[in-house]
Amino acid sequence: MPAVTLTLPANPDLAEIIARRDAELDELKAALAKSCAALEDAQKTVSGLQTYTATFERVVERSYNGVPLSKLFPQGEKLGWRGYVEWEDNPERKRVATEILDTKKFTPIPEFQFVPLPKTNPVLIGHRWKEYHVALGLKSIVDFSWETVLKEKPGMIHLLDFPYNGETPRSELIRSKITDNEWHFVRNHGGIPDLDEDAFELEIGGLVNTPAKVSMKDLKDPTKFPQAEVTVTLQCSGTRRIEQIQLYPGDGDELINAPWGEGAIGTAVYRGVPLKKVLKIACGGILPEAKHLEFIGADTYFKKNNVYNYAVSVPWRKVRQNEEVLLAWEMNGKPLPKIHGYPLRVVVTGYIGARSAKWVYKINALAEPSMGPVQAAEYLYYNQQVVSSSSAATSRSHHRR
Ligand SMILES: Nc1nc2c(c(=O)[nH]1)N[C@H]1C(S)=C(S)[C@@H](COP(=O)(O)O)O[C@H]1N2
Ligand SMILES: [Mo]
Repeated sequence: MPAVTLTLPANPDLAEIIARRDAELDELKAALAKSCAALEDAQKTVSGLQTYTATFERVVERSYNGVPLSKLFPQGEKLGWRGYVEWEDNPERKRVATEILDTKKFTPIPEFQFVPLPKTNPVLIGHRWKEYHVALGLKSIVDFSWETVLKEKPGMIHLLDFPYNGETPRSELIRSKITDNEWHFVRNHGGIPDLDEDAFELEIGGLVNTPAKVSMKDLKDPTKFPQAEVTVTLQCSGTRRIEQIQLYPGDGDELINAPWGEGAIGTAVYRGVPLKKVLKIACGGILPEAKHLEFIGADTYFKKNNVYNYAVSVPWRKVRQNEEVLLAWEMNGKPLPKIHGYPLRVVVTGYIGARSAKWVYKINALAEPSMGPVQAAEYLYYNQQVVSSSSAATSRSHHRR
């Protein structure tokens, strides 16, 4: 075969094209070199972050004195009860928790009282409370709480993301007499427990004739307990705190005081059983020396490095009014939302919201009001006339209800 010689037509632009390609090639090489350097930098950053994470994980201990935190502060003691740690029955557990918290430094609470509030939603971020939970290996509670907020309360004014405090926007507040579950305000002091109704039982003890355990199935059975439906306006004593803060900022309480406007108030129809009936039918009544009923909630409550379950009480003379103190599982015809106390909460008419304990799993009949800090130190009513400190009356000048 004869060799074929291809003769390209003379192209005056060819040299120029080749030169341009060469220049482009040089540019690409330079860009590649740059990318390689950037990649190297990124790899350094990643390995730096890995070291940081490792350090962080060492700082955020998973164990204490060799015992895993999940053993020290277990959430799985009762099957189907998540996000709940029993503190009140475990003084040793409380002591260890305090010991751990005492060794840590936490983010100070924001001094929002002294600066204009951010225009963000959530307005405030509860760094400190999240860190308390993380320090005890309870971060899953923080995560579950926010997931629940996004599911059950997406449109609220999120005053504080954790513990969750959500205010009803004014347009929803005035829409009708009853506020929809989705818009009813929320005031939490801790995380939201995740409890299965089928596994849930209410324990009643203290100064009763017969201590008892009642399942939700029995409690909801109208042939066993007479039901009542009550329309209740709950108001948190913090409502309109933003105005109070402007007059007197306070001197920095331990808990972040959510800057409530007028929306920490809401009305709903609750269905349940009067507590009086439950005490009578399940426990054969209370003993004569019982003067107060204490409610324990499944959430974890922090106060000055001490750990508790939420605890409050109301006097027997209130409970005796029958429908004024209700054990409720239904809100506006729907199952109680998780954020409002599912599967069971107390609803007390005519008292501050704080007495209406959510996620109530234990009731104790007591001779004195609850010693829980919410009852004994935080939500107090003072007489109109606060007498001078020299007066003998001062020591009992406040009353709890
Ligand atoms: N277990 C538990 N119950 C609780 C609280 C809480 O933090 N934990 N907050 C109380 C307070 S201060 C108020 S005002 C009401 C608010 O009820 P809501 O969130 O269903 O509106 O719940 C009360 N019951
Ligand atoms: Mo409250």
